[in-house]
Amino acid sequence: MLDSVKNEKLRVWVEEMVQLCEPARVYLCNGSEQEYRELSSELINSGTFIHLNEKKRPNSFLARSNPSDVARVEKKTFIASEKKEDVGPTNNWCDPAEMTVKMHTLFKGCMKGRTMYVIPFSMGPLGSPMAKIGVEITDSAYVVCNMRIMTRMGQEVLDILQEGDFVPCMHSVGKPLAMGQKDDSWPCNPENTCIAHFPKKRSIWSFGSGYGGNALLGKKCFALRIASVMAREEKWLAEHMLIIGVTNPEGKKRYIAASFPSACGKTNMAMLQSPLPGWKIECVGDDIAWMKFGKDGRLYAINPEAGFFGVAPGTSMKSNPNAMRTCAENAIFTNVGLTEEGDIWWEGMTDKPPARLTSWLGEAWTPESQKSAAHPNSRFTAPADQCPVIDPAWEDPEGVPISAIIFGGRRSSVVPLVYEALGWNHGVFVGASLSSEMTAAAEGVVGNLRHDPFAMLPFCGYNMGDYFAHWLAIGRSANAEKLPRIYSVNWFLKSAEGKYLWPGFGDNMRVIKWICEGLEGKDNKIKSSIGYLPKMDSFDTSGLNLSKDTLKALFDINKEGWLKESEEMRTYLSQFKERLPREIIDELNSLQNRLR
Ligand code: OXD
Ligand code: MN
Repeated sequence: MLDSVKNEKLRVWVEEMVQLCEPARVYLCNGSEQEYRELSSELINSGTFIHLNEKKRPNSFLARSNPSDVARVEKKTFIASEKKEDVGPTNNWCDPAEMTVKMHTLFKGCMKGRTMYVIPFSMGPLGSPMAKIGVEITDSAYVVCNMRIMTRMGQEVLDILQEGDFVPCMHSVGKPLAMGQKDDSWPCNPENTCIAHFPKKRSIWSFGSGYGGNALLGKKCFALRIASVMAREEKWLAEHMLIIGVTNPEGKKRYIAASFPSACGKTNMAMLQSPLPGWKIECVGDDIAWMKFGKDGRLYAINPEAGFFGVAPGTSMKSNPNAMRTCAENAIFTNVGLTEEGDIWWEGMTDKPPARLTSWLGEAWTPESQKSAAHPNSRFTAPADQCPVIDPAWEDPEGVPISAIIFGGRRSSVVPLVYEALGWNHGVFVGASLSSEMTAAAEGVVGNLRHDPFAMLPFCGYNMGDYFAHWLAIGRSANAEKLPRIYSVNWFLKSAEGKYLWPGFGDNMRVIKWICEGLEGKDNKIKSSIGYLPKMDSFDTSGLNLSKDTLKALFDINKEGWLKESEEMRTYLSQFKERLPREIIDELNSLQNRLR
């Protein structure tokens, strides 16, 4: 089977991994339609996939995970750099030699009784100068099916790879099968789950989990953790950002990248339907942006992915009709409810829940049930080209030129609806200061505030202090006029009574409109102590019926709150010690001086 593989490194690696993992068979994925059909049939037979009603949801499947394998596991995710200082205080470090031994022990014989799938994949449009190739070895057909949606994968990738280099991504669910042993519908090994990244070797080893970012190794492991290391060396940016194209009523198009922590509405913003006449948003990507300077000195971005792995709960025809249309067919759903008609349902999908369904736990469910129908981190996997508002340039091998970068978190107080940074270095400080109330996308206490610099806390493959320095260096290396402007947004402000002050969703278009009008040169902002705020007569709230008090609260600068946070930020930053660039402290001091 591997005779057709020309790449020597690939052949040798696969052979070594076969020796180590002892699979019953090896299968090289070609990425074809027929292969997908065969694998999904196998998954139906093994009980991993439930075939959804063809009339309601053609060519789509539901998977229910083991209840102990439902999200990324940050505590069990490691960066194996030579020195501990190189991963910094925000990552879990492990010694590369020790981790190699641990992984070899875990992987020894771990694929007994299973098929080893070899998946060549490209992050980025096939053949794009910005794309990178990886090969994932996995014993999960569920992973293969998801990777086929999330990446460009199969024979075409091998054709491009030839003798070139690739990132080896090793994955196992960690559940060998004895002769005749019946398989679980979701095999996994939560007690021994371990995900390790080797930045020097540029390789990834993931054991024990079949879920999302732990198992689809092209996404967080490669396109963020390993790519951020590559990007630093090669002077580009690998970021946890959506990319949108915004067209104004005059037909002028701008591209914007925006960074939000997990499950803060990135997919909604990426597919936003404008309520403002003449304004249009198109989607390039909803999760990851790779950005590099073009020949003209501007920053260009590609979406390295080919599909969406979106958070399901809360997605509806009201909140995100384009996402609903994107997953209308050819989709995989994980941990959502199953209706009596054989379709899917999750909290927030419809105003009125179905009278009865089967929950993600496989239990009978009614609206009176104490447990939710879908897991809060349940997901849909759907091809990007099915998105009705996919941008015509989404597969442009050169990427799209970025005019603005937005940082946003889930903050019920302090951070106003929108402000613009005073310049690049201040913008880097704004990114570094990002903090957000926690969501279900990762293990942890939902609602607690945590620092999440650049929304990269769980995804930066090296010391975060060095990462800030890299962003500053990118700014220094560019013509300031050509750099994107940087903004902060917060859709989640709440009143003292706990009610959201801003309608959010489609109305976030008003913030994007203000940003774009500023980019076109409109005099629409005033300088404040924290950055540029909108001039009130230049910010479109028409038809929203916001009270004066609400409007004031949306743009209020609570000096006490800001000073308190900035002092807390100083403590947070001190953990980076000598790796913290001077410019970040300078920005913090300047902010405090402006506030006093
Ligand atoms: C994601 C995440 O799945 O950020 O995109 O957790
Ligand atoms: Mn994400």
